[in-house]
Amino acid sequence: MLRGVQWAFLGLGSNIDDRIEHLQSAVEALAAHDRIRVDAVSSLYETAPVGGPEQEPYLNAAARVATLLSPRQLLRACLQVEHALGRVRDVRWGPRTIDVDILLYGDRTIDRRRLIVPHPRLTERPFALVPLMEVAPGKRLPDGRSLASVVAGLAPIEGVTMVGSQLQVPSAG
Ligand code: GSY
Repeated sequence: MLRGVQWAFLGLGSNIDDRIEHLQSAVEALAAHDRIRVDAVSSLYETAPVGGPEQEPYLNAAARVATLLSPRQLLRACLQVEHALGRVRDVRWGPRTIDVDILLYGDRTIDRRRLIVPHPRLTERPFALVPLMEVAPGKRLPDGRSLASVVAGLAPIEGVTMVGSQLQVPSAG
């Protein structure tokens, strides 16, 4: 890898309208950024909503990206993608066209205002962990725990069903 390039892992979710289209558009918008290369995307998982008001099931996925952006710049890029795809933040933990979260950024631990990495609820969210394991096989959290052991600790996992591999990684260039 070139100096300055970092691996990051993003969680993607949608539970409004055409969920696959929103997820694919988010992947394409990320890939269009000149400092982000989308390296892999996971399968799609239909997941029961966690938290917030009663709402429709989500489709969740994860992406592995190589990036020259700092964590804060990457966060800004994720928020821009959400905004471009019509995400409105009205209800906390409410339904959303698209959600793009930084789950992991290299092996870094970051605890800043509005930017906590690993994602603060990652280890309690099968809907984020299960897709993440696909694109981060063998990966450990900065505290040394393997993703696989964290997922095993949440068993039995309910409400997370693989529904296919419809997302495409846009070709580079
Ligand atoms: O933080 C991600 C948005 N979100 C989700 C989600 O993506 N999937 C599921 N199943 N539940 C969720 N609750 C929230 S908030």
